[in-house]
Amino acid sequence: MSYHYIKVLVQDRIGIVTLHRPEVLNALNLQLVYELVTELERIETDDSIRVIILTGNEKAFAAGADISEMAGEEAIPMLLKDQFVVWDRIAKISKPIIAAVSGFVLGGGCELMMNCDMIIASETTRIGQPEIQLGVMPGAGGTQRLTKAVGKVKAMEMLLTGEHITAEEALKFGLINKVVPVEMYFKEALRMAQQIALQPPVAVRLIKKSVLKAFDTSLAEGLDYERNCFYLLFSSEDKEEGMNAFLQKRKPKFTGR
Ligand code: CO8
Repeated sequence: MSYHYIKVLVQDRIGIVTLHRPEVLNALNLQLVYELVTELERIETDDSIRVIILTGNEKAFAAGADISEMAGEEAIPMLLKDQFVVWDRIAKISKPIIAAVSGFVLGGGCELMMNCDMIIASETTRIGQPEIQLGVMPGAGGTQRLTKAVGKVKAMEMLLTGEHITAEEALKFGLINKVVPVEMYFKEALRMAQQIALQPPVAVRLIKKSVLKAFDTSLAEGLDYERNCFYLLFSSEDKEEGMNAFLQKRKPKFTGR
């Protein structure tokens, strides 16, 4: 498949998707989002890929939705077009997605980052939801996912002032996993992806689903879901392999069955 605004590389069971509109700091136009979702869904069905890295460039992961594309929009045509139908498909990807971010991570860029499962940031990263400064507000999950990640008061501050925070501050508030020097952020994401790619894929998938369940169910329902997933894994060959390997003091070799 050939794309205009993303680049794709597959190596060692890792699908690396790079946002590529550098001239506008990877502003997310509709075509880019469409290409991204198309590729993520292709990877979803590709058994040779176990983990995804989503990245941009050193200057920007993404500086938000494309303002020049949005500027002429009106409410009713926008509602009828409902671009978020495509966007919502990102949250349905069952393979783990690691965001490797640097530079500007703003607006829809921050919302995209928060759709990922783990986040490695360079120390030059600036994260924010500046939509209020454009007279609007986040529309792709910013008020919800940011609040769940950093808590009410910090989310209010970021959303109501539109100010950016540093990677260090984001780390302090639990929004990201790790801050590393700029020359290391992609390598660190790759290191994490390589570790996950060696794990049993069905367990990886069920762990991701169970963790995400915690966001929209009661504790009792979440625990019930977790327990059923736990039992299910006892029917897998990878459970046999993992436990036998431990007992035989060797490294397991998981197949995904
Ligand atoms: N949209 C379109 N073009 C952009 C965007 C953007 N979001 N951000 C930067 N650009 C363009 C600039 O217009 C400029 O283009 P040109 O060279 O042709 O003038 C180029 O990128 C470089 O930008 P700057 O010259 O402004 O670079 P600076 O280093 O001076 O500033 C900033 C960098 C601070 C990031 C600045 O560009 C900025 O404030 N950008 C806008 C950030 C923003 O407000 N983002 C939120 C957008 S709204 C949103 O995301 C709503 C999400 C809703 C759901 C989305 C689903 C996809």
